[in-house]
Amino acid sequence: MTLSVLPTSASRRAAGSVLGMRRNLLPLAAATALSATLLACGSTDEGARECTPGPELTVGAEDDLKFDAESYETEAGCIDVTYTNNGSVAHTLLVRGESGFKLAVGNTDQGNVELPAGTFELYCDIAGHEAAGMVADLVLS
Ligand SMILES: [Cu+2]
Repeated sequence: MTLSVLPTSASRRAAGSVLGMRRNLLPLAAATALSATLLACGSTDEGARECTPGPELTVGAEDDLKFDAESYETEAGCIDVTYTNNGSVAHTLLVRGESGFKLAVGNTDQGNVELPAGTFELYCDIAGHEAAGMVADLVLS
């Protein structure tokens, strides 16, 4: 009795773990295919890494050294960012930890940045602006 039950439960467990491994391999395969596509495009120009824009994000800069919101939300992916100046003081827009992305205004600027889901920090890198409050959250789902 015991002998006939044991092999059955053992093989069920084995089948389950194989399915689990397949599931874990899928995102890796997708990521590999994606990086191969990016390499094929051959774009290495810093600050102009091209991706096909999906989600949109609009951020405004105010003269009192603030963005026009404390938190912004959009979807993860290749984000089409529009940066507009609601005043007359020059500002920049960066994503903390993303060295290849920087917008500057002037009046308006536009660029793409590819980001995964998570919470990021937007800031202006002009001297004194971040310390004065020019920092905001970017929440990507
Ligand atoms: Cu600024």
